[in-house]
Amino acid sequence: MAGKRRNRRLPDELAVDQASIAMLEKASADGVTGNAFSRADDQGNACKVGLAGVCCRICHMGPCTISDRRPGICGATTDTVAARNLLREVAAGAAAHSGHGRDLALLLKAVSEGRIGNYQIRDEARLRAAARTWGLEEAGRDALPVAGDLADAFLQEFTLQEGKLKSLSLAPEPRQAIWDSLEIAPAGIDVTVVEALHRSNMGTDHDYKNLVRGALKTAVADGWAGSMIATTVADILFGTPKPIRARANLGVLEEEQVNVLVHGHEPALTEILIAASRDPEIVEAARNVGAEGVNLAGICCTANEVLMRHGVPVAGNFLQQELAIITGAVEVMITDVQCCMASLPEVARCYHTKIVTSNPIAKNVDAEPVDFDPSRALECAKEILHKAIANFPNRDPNKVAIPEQQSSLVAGFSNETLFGILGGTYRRSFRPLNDAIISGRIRGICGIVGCTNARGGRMDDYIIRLSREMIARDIIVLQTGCAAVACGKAGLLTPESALELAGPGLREVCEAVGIPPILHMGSCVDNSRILMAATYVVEEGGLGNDLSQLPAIGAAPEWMSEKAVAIGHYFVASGVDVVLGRPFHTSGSESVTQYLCEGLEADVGARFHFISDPEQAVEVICAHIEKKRDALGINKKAERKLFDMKDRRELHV
Ligand code: MSK
Repeated sequence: MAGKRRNRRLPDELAVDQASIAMLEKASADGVTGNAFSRADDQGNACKVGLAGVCCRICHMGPCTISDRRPGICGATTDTVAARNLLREVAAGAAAHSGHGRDLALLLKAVSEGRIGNYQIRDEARLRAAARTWGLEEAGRDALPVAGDLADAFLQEFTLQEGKLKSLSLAPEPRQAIWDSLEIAPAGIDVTVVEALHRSNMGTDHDYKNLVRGALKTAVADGWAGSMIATTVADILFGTPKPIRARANLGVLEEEQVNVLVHGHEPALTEILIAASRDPEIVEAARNVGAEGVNLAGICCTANEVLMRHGVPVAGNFLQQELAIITGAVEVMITDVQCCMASLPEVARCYHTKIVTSNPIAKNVDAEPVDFDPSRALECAKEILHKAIANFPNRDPNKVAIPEQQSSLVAGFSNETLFGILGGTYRRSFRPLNDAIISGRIRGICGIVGCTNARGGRMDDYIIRLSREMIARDIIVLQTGCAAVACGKAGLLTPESALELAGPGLREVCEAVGIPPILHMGSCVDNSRILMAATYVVEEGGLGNDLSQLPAIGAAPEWMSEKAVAIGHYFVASGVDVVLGRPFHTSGSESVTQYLCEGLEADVGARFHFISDPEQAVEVICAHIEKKRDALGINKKAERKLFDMKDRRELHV
């Protein structure tokens, strides 16, 4: 063990923000034996066979280690096995997003039938717009039956046995035609995930290109349906986000309050926790134990959901989940699904913190389960809050050290809000954005999304460096997930500070129309908002007729999750190139890697780029955007001038 620890990186080699560095330094003094970073160091070099994606363990003649000279016992080559493993990752990622979407669709159904008292339709306009989009009659009907029909339509998207998903019609028509011609337009989401597992079963699909196309098909079912449904229903039930000020980083924890952290991805319980934490009964109970009240804050994408809609502060992103406990000031951390580390109870044991699991499919042997039942949502929420309040007196003041770092930010940029901001209340439109791209004031669009990763560089560093450089080069940035939280902590999500860093063209436009240069669009499933933002730009006109023609690109600099693998594939399948800070586990097959990074361009008009160096990524992204601008014929030299009032008025036309 001592030998392993000698190889551990120092705290300032692990993170860029001082709050995280301080907690990493505090951990060992408190007797915390490990965290994600130290465990990454203890793992040493990653398994070479796993990294290359050539370990096959899908039958029990194996496991087989495949190489170019040594196929598997069944004859499977490196090409087959690497592609098969990749497809299975996409299927798992799609299943995670889509399971989340299904739960919300079922909640919408229950609300429409009056079975769930604590929820209601918060955004009827979004409900009616969605009903029209999915081909349902809504005019002249009450909201609840429309909600019931929409929930049914969404649930059918999971089970459709033949044909293709209705949700695909949201994409530009030329894109749909490409999916049809490649036979990657999926039927039901569940059916598609089952098909992915079937075709990657022993002795089934051995054609690596066919398997990669299977991954694209599965990912399309995720992005355009499973995730799209999750975002749409969350907006209908909990409200469509509007710009809202909030704060981010561990400094949002409060020394004098009962701190409750929500962590994971699903917003249903947290929506009720917000109301419950302000309930006089709860406030009084907190005061009775000597606290000033209950402070709710979040980690990962449950945080992003309630940040976007309510301005609930974000305590941290993925790699800060353990560090939040190390503050010694967290009474309860509630985990729901996805990205909640197995280690949380182990870290919590060094403090008084209780880990409460809330979803029956996501338990931990050393955590306390409070299975969340939406039909008794308020009761569940209060039960958890009472646990937290009762735990407040158990805090050890000697172990409490809340870092002071916190940054203010603005989040809440749904497309529905952007239509209003860009076009005005009466002329809702993306026109000013398109005009700014065509004129060259904005060179293009970069979506920067995804996780943080304990292996590799310092947490948040690549994300922040890439984001800063994009806006400096007049490229507007759309963000979700932990990448957005990284920029929030770095102060890049305040319009004031980001405008100072933006290039002159982007700054002019952002000031004229009233948007920041980096737009926080939500959680992981809300990458569907980025798909739709790109689609609205195409529909607005003047920038081609398909997503592949846009001067736009996606990036996941510090990704780690199977969900990110699915997200990357649905962007590429949609015609948008994707830059990844680390490669997929496919390097054992030159053919698969070549197909992903070059060959796909001919099939879907987009491809992957694996780039570990942020500076190189900046150059590749800018070159890509300029290439797309050249192809559109919009790279004519225009004389630049400063905006006067007349120009600003015209920008709103
Ligand atoms: S939480 S999937 S670490 S973005 Fe959505 Fe963050 Fe990645 Fe989880």
